[in-house]
Amino acid sequence: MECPEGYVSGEALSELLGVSRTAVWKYIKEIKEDGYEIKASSKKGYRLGPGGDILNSFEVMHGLDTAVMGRKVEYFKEIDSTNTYAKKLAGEGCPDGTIVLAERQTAGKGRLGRAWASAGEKGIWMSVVLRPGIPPEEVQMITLGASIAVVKAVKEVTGIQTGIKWPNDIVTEGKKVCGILTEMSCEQDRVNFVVVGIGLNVNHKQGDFPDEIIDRAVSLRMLAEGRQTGIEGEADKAKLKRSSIIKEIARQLEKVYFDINEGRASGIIDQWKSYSATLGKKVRVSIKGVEYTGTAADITTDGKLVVDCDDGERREVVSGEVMVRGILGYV
Ligand code: BT5
Repeated sequence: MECPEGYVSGEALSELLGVSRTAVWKYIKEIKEDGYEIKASSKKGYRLGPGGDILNSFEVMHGLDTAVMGRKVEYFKEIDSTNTYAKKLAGEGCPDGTIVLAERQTAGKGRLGRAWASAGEKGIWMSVVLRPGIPPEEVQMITLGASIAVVKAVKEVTGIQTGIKWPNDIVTEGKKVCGILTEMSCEQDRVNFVVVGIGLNVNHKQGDFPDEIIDRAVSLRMLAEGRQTGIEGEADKAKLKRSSIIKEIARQLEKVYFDINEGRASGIIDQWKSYSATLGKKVRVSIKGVEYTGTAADITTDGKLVVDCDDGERREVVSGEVMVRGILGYV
């Protein structure tokens, strides 16, 4: 990785690592099995190819310049749910900013007992353990902050602009590309830990989604293909490298996390508003089981959605369902 242009001789590697040439050869064989592309020349040695969308802890941590986010990364080929595992790690005292990643989830979770479709090798299924110094009622701010981090990271790495549907969906053209599930453990006035689960569809083709959501879900690859042909080019493939997107999410999440921890929450609200796909739109909301239609007017400093209902009342929505009227009707 440090010599992208040239070959490194087996001898140099064996000296650098303090192992035999045979051991170097064995390791090279192993990392090839992990998906790395390595050219070997008997005269010149080994050369690492550009490689595909390989995901593992090393790929995420290599070159990551954050202070807390992703200082510890655990990667699984398969797991039930990264959130469930992250909560276990958090309970055992893992460091602030620990990231859990999985190639595939067998029981990926949405909110309110809903399922999250988590196909293998296609998406970013990640959970981050945070230990914010805020009271439990402000934890909603973390969800808002995480949505901002994802929107910014996606834009930065892929150039694709997405928006936020209150409180936790990242959408574009009425389709969902990412969902966020925040879970917490707290005492009356103190948060023990928060787990932010981020599910971001990256390399899916439409047929990779289950039938129930095929019309409502979209991936970054599908968006990129819709906007430009030639996504098969190397440069475009690199933009959809999951490890690069995860690193940028970690960087952006760290910024909003520090803002929240250091009392700069108003900045978060302003940023959230600028990316909102909800504010100013006709919405249908459910408050304590009663449905209202109206216009999404604002968001409060503790993350509630303010709706000017058609009956003339102004109401605040704490959590739950908000359907936004768009090209597909209310979704
Ligand atoms: C969410 O719930 O949007 C939160 C999803 C969080 C998933 C991450 S993945 C890593 C971490 N580990 C976990 O176990 N979970 C987190 P909610 O707002 O309830 O939306 C769920 C609904 O989104 C489902 O009922 C489907 O309609 C739809 N859905 C399911 N899978 C989807 C997907 N891959 N892409 C788009 N929409 C999906």
